[in-house]
Amino acid sequence: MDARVNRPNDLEAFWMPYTANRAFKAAPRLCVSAKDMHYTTDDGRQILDGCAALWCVNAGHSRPRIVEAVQKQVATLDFAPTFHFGHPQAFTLASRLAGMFPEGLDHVFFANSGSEAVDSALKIALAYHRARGEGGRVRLIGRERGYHGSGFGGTAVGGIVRNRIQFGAGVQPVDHMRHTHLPENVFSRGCPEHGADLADDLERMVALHDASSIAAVIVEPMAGSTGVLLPPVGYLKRLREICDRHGILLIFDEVITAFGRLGTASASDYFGVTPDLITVAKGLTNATVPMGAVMVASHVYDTVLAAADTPIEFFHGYTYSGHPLACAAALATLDTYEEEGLFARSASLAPFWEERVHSLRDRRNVIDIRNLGLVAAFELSARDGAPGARGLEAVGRAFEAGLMVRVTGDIIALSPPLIVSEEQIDEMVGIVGDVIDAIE
Ligand code: PXG
Ligand code: PLP
Repeated sequence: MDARVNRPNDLEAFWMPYTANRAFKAAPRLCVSAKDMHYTTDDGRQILDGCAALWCVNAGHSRPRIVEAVQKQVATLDFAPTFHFGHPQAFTLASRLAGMFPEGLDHVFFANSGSEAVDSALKIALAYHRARGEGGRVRLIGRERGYHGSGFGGTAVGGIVRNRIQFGAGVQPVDHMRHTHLPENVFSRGCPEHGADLADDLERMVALHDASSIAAVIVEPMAGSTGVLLPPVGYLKRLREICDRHGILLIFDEVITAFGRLGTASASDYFGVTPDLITVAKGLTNATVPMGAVMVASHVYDTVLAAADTPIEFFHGYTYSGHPLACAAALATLDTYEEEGLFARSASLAPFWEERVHSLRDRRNVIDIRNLGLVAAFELSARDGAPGARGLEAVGRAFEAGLMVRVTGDIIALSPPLIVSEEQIDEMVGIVGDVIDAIE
C-alpha cells in the first residue's frame, strides 16, 4: 500500500500560483501538517521551515493561542459584515495596530492579502490628492525589482518585468526608480554603505513628470521577494525628504518586513523613517487566516473624510475587510508575539544569524550574501544559458535534505519563524551549504 496519506488522486485541476505547474505535478512536494518550526510531508518526513513558509508564519506553526482563538471565534461569530455594521474585534485590532506602528499612523483599512492592501493604499493615495483639490496627481512611482502583489495596481507599480509582460499596459500611469542593488555592495553585512543617492531618482521623476502629476511613491523598505535587496544607509530618509519637498505621499510596503522580521514591529521603526501609509499582511495573522491592512496617517484619513460630499467618504472595501476569524487570529498572534517577546528575540538572534550566514561566503558559485534582521540571501552565479536553474535545483535539493527555502532566480532566501533556535540556524546554514556544494 502507498505509505503516503492524503495524496490527492489528481493534481491537474489546481492551477498553482507562481509555480512551474508541469514540473511540480510531475514531482509534487506536499505538506500535510505543521507544528512550530517543522512541516510534515505526505511521506512522513520532517521539514525545517527556513522561510516562515512565504515569509509569513513569524510565530511558528499551529501555535496554541492562535488555534484556540480561531476555533472559539468560528463557533461564536462566524462572520459579520463591516459595511454599515461591525463587530468588536475589528475595532480592537485596529486600535492595537495603531498603537504598534509609528506615531501618526493611527487608522487602519482592512483587506485580505498584501495585494489587496497595496491596491487599497494606492487608491487611498489617489483619493487623498483629489480631496485636496489636486486630482491631477494620478501617477504612481514604484521601483525596479519591487514586488507589490498581484492586483492590477500592485502589478503596475511592481518592478518585475516578468510579472507584467503577459498583461500589457496597466491601468494607471506609473514609472519606476532604479533598484538599490549595487555591485560594489557585495557581501555587505546589514545595510550597504553605497547608494543613498539612488533616492535622487525620485527628483528625476519629478523633473520628467512634474510633481503635480505624482500621487505617491511605493517601496519595500527591504525588498524581499526579488532576492533581499537592502536599502543603502540613508536611502529611505532621503526618499522621505524628497516626498515632503514635493507633496508626494510615501508608502512603505511592509508585507514582509512588519511584525518582527527586522527585530521591530515595523521596518519604519527599524529605520526611523515614517511614511504616510504602510501596507501589511502575512505576519499580521501569522498566516493562519488571510488578512492584509493599510496603516494610514491621520492627516490622510482626516483629509479624505473632511472633503467628502456624500455620507460614504471612501468608495472602496472588501466583503471580508475585518473578517472576524482574521481579527481573532491577528489578536492572538499579537498576543503571542508580545508574550514570547518575539520581536526582541529576532533582534537578539540577528548578530548570530549574520555570522552564520556569512560563513558560506567561500562556497562555490556564491557571488553575494546579504542579511538584515532574520533574513538572509545567498546569491549564486547563473549557470551559462540557464538563469534560475541553480536556484530551482536548490529548492528541490534542500527539500530532500529536510529544509524549506525560497528562491528567486538564483538567489536562495532564508527568513525563519522568529522562534528559531541557534541550533536550528546552524542546521539551516549547514543544509544550505551542502546544497550549494552539490549544485554544479
Ligand atoms: N507586497 C509585498 C512586499 C510582498 O512581499 C505582497 C505585497 C502581496 O501579498 P499577497 O498576500 O497578496 O501575496 C507581497 C507578497 C516570495 C513570495 O517567495 C513573496 C510574496 C508572496 C509570495 C511569495 O518571495 N510576497
Ligand atoms: N507589541 C507586540 C505585539 C510585540 O510582539 C512586542 C514584542 O515582541 C512588543 C509590543 C514589545 O516589543 P519589545 O519586546 O521589542 O519591547
